[in-house]
Amino acid sequence: MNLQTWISGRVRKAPENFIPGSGVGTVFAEARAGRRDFIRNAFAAAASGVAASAAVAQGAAAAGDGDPAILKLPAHSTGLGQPVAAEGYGKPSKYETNVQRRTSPGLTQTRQASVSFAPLQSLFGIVTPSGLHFERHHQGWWDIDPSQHRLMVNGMVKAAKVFTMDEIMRLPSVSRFHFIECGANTGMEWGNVAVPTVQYTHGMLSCSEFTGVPLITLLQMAGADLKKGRFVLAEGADGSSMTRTIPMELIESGEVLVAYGQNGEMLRPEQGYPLRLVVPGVQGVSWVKYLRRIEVGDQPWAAKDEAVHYIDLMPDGQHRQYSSIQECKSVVTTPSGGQMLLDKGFYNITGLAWSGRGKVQRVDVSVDGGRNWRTARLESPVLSKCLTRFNIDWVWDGQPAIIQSRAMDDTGHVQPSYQQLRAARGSRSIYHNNAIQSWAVQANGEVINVQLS
Ligand SMILES: Nc1nc2c(c(=O)[nH]1)N[C@H]1C(S)=C(S)[C@@H](COP(=O)(O)O)O[C@H]1N2
Ligand SMILES: [Mo]
Repeated sequence: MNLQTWISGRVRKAPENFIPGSGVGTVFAEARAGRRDFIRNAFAAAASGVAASAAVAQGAAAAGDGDPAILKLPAHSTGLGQPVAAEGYGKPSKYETNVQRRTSPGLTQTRQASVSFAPLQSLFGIVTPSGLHFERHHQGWWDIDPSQHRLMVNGMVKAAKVFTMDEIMRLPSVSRFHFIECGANTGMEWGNVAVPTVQYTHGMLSCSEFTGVPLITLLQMAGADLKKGRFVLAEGADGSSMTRTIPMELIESGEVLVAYGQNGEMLRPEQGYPLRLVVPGVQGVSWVKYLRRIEVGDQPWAAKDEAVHYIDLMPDGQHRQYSSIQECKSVVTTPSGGQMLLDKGFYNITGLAWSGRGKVQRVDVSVDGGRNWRTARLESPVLSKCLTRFNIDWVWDGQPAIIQSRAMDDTGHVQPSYQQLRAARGSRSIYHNNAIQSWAVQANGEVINVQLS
């Protein structure tokens, strides 16, 4: 990936994001359907302290007063519904088809070496539905026959071992919620504002419940020399020759998993079916998909994806290597770029926070470009190396506003401003941009991506 393609101006406009989805988009949809007053009433009531759902119910009752149409029951209340879909795999409602992964036009030359972004603006809670998980493939994805798939453990071990999927799935398993973030997430924004929506600025981020076997179990079974063998090489079975060095400390902690499960079912092919490495807190590239080999060694391998790619250009012109942890970061997902506030009044500002070093401790939110901050509510669960959902009330006065969030993790790391980040890292880097994101709400309600100087 070169910086020029990342900051390509061609991705600035994303008209599809203006089509109503969830959150603020829904309000926009109602407005277009000519129901402004209904929404106004509901939001005015919510702002005056009534719970939002109750307010909406009140608004509906008020709108129905004296309206004969309200007495006519809709077909779904009088007729017979659809039969059970017992044979099939469930799908979202036809009214939710706008909630999709998206690619960024002009970002990559082929769709095999490319990325699709998760629609963060449309998601609730912390789990990414598997069909909306972002994708990053260096050489396309595969749907590999699990009965043919093998995992070899070799190198500094007593006896090299080859595992079938059946053998792996018989072992004691664990299930854990973790985020995965591509190191290049938000990479387009290093130099200047480049893309319009949170889907494109932060959408190389997803969070799942992963199920699998701790890698340390497999290493112990092969009799790994944990004294001298302080590094592991993980290798994928696709054509990208994806190989990454993982330090043994991470593996010994029991956190690194050889995973086959994602959100209660087998991994999706795009996510590395039937086996992928889960390396909590570490950038996505180390989460090797289609995992076929684990080699124990006594030094880092400096593989192509560690020596040429995934290095950080520093202000003095030198490159930094093996910077793998995803530092503390957060982003407001609603209101966010491309969304539209219908009217002044109550809004729930919501977003996601995460840290590759542990738990999110606190998230502060500003609506005036960082002059004043209020502490947001962290919704449970707050888990280590996992997305955390935050919410905070806001009554918009109809004036231009700049919304920001600033996270702090339990090691005390505070998310930096762009000024602070650029002072340390320069502005020509690609990876590990964890700067504070700013969304400007304009007087007409339109929300746009901005950077404060
Ligand atoms: N075998 C293999 N593993 C891989 C990759 C790949 O191209 N091939 N891409 C890596 C990168 S750069 C990222 S960010 C994550 C993306 O995982 P996802 O596609 O499940 O979101 O997978 C990593 N593991
Ligand atoms: Mo990545």
